[in-house]
Amino acid sequence: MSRFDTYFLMKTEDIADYVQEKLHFFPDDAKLTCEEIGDGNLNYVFRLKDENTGKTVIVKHAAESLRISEEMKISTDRGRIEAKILAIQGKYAPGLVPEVYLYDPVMCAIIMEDMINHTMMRTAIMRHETFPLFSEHISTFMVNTLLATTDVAMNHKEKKENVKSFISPDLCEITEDLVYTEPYNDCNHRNNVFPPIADFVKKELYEDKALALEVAKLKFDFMTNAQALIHGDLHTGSVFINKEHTFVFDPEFAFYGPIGYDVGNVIANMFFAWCNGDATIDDPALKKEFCDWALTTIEEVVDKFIAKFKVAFKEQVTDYMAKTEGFMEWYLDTILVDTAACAGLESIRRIVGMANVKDITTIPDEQKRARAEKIVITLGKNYIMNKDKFKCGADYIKAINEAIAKFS
Ligand code: SR1
Ligand code: MG
Repeated sequence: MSRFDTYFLMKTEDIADYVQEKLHFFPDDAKLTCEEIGDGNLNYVFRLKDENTGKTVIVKHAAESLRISEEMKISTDRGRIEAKILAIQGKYAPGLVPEVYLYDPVMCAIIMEDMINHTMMRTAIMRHETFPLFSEHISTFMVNTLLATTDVAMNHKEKKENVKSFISPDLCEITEDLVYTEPYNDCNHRNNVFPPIADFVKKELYEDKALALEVAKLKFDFMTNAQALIHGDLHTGSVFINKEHTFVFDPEFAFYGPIGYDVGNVIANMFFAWCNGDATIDDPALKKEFCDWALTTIEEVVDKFIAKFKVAFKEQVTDYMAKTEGFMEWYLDTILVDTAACAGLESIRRIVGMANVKDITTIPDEQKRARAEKIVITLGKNYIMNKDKFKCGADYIKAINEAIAKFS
């Protein structure tokens, strides 16, 4: 009998015993210390360290309710999905995800590689560090993990088994509510709207019927388009990074959904980085360097995704009909339409929804924050309403510059 045979919410002081019992990861004479380092909305993340050797390991532990809200209960099965998906993503994008050492369905915990010498990308971005290789790495990650899990490339029966295995009702419901519903009506009365832009939000979001209709259509596409095994939450808090290397982690929202959801999330979150740099960096040269990098990254992510996708499609296509001339162009075009729409949805929901982003909420000057939020909402609406007009990186830069110009 072990005290880890029945689920309980582990605390910092439980982690050393837990890891040693499950894996015997450290020698018996290890001097183990533990800290809780998670800053997400859902889970607890512990780093366990042997002070004698410096060796570390990570334990990600799922609670039965969310960190962000005690009232929101979600299935602890998300850890199983996450562990399996990290293994799949590691197969298709080797070296770009951390290694899982153990998944424990009882304690709902994953023991995994510590991404040492890497920083959470949102944290680094808020220190205005730049990562010129990010667009290269993230475009490879997305093309490799997404295309390989579609019907284009996979055996259709195996793919259907995957759809079944990775069905994730609780996590999908969060996205359906927080991304695809509440930002347009506040129907659950839990939106976080920055008071100085309340009137703007009412007019531009809650009262815009044409926008609501487009979002409604997109919601039903998200719920029914089992296109690929998507990460499902590919924001800069799901990336650990340094100048040379990128790790993508935290795929607990993964399920079979539209590819554009992942690509759009990256685009939107890189623009939050631009907003933070624009509003908070005083030195003009530093501001230019950081903000230019954020925009260049958006442009490169789109263009590199397209270029790599075309090459990978030709190499990986197995379905007879998907080899038909013109199919690849049509298929990619549908992904690009979804990408623009999802960039818009992520932009808007992070400004007015329940889960905001620190890039924006930490802008200390009220007027600058209000301006940034209005730019993002305006841009997000443009992405959604004109989603079929975003065919390359330059189209995004043009739309961004237009939105900025409206509030100059
Ligand atoms: C209630 S969870 C809020 C958000 O945090 C996660 O990272 C997802 O983005 C989710 O929408
Ligand atoms: Mg997360």
